[in-house]
Amino acid sequence: MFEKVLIANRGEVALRIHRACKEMGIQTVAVHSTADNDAMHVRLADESVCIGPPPASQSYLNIPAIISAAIIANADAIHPGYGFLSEDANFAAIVEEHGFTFIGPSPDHMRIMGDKIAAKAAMVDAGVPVVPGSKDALTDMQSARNMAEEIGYPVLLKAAGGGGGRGMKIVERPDELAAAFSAARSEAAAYFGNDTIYMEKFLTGPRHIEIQVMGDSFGNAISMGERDCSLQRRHQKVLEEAGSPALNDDQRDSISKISRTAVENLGYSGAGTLEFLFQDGEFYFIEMNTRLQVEHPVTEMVTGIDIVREQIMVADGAALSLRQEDITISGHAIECRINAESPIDFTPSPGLITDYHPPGGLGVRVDSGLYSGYRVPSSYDSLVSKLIVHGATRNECLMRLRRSLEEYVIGGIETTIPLLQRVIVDPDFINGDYDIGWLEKFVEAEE
Ligand code: MV4
Repeated sequence: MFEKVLIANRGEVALRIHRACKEMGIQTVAVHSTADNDAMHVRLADESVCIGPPPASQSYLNIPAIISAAIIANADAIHPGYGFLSEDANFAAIVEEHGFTFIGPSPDHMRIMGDKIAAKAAMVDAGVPVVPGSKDALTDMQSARNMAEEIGYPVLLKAAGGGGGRGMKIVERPDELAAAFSAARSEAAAYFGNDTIYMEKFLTGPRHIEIQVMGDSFGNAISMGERDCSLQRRHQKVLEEAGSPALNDDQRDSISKISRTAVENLGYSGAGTLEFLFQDGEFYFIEMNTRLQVEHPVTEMVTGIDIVREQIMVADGAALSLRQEDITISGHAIECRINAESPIDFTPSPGLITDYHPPGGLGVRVDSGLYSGYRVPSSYDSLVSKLIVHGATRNECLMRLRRSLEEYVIGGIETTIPLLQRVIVDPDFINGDYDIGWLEKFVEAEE
């Protein structure tokens, strides 16, 4: 087993990885920018190395600085967390070239899934249903027109190098296609340095349902069930649930099996997530994420599996510690993302934490690097805490969430707690009746 792991991240996920390491008897090395000298991930780690000034481009994305830190600290492996370098196949390859283990999938699998056209093709080959659309890059208007006629309007143009929603163009009618086609290509080039685009049928009111999977280097694969991540605003998830209130057991088992088999067929090793749109009882694969996700705790709560521990074991060459038959889903879990932002207009609210009192009690988990006296820097993502509740039923989760959000004191800055409190008492939310457009409408209606 590794003796020392370098954690190439910050915030709550750096703590999450540190905790798994400690329980495995592994020493940890934190890296940090000068904005994070007093951050909790630096305080908790066994060692720390400053890797640069506040801008992420010069610190948490600075590959030479991170590799140098791993050499100085004599680490065995690097865990990238989520965001930053976590889905950078070149980083994974550089880590391995320097003799460290990258705690994640192979660079080849990362490259395939990073190219959204290649990812869909790989999934089709592995028996996964995908959104109807172009199988290859769209290079000329005539093939775009033909494809749109074939699948029917509205259609969506997406960047092959994209993901996460940037640079997508909805096309409602044939006369809008030409303008959208050239706009999509130039935006794709500007955002992702790659003007390759593809077309899909535009689904008008789907839910976002994703399957947590894990493979090992012996060709074993498991599915850990689904998460419903439909509650989001501007492509930022706000609340996630395991399981989805929209699925029946047959649908749940079916998509879980399809995903597990796909991971096995792909020979994928490490943790991953297959993202689907779900509409009118059908699943459509859109993308695969090759990293640990922000919302992984809801899956941990309902399965009892420590996903980070499994990532580390598998990266070290061990077999998965569980077979599919050993995995059972127990109860329900909900995660709320708490951001240092105005709960009304979402402007960032960095600054000094004057009071801090997290909720506790049965079925309550808080993953956060906050403490009283900490200053939330303005240089990074505004996620400062995740409140996760677990209960026997969804209703128990809702009651537990209500009282936990009421207990939670984060003084000195604005947070999105008041927004979450309003969402979880809304009748639609209580009924589980929401799609990917629901939260934006809810926020607009409040204004
Ligand atoms: C779609 C779609 C509708 N139809 N694809 C947005 C992020 C990227 N991962 C994929 N996205 C979408 N792809 C088709 N064919 C709607 C979205 C979408 C969305 C998806 C999941 C969660 C939230 C979303 C918000 C807006 C649009």
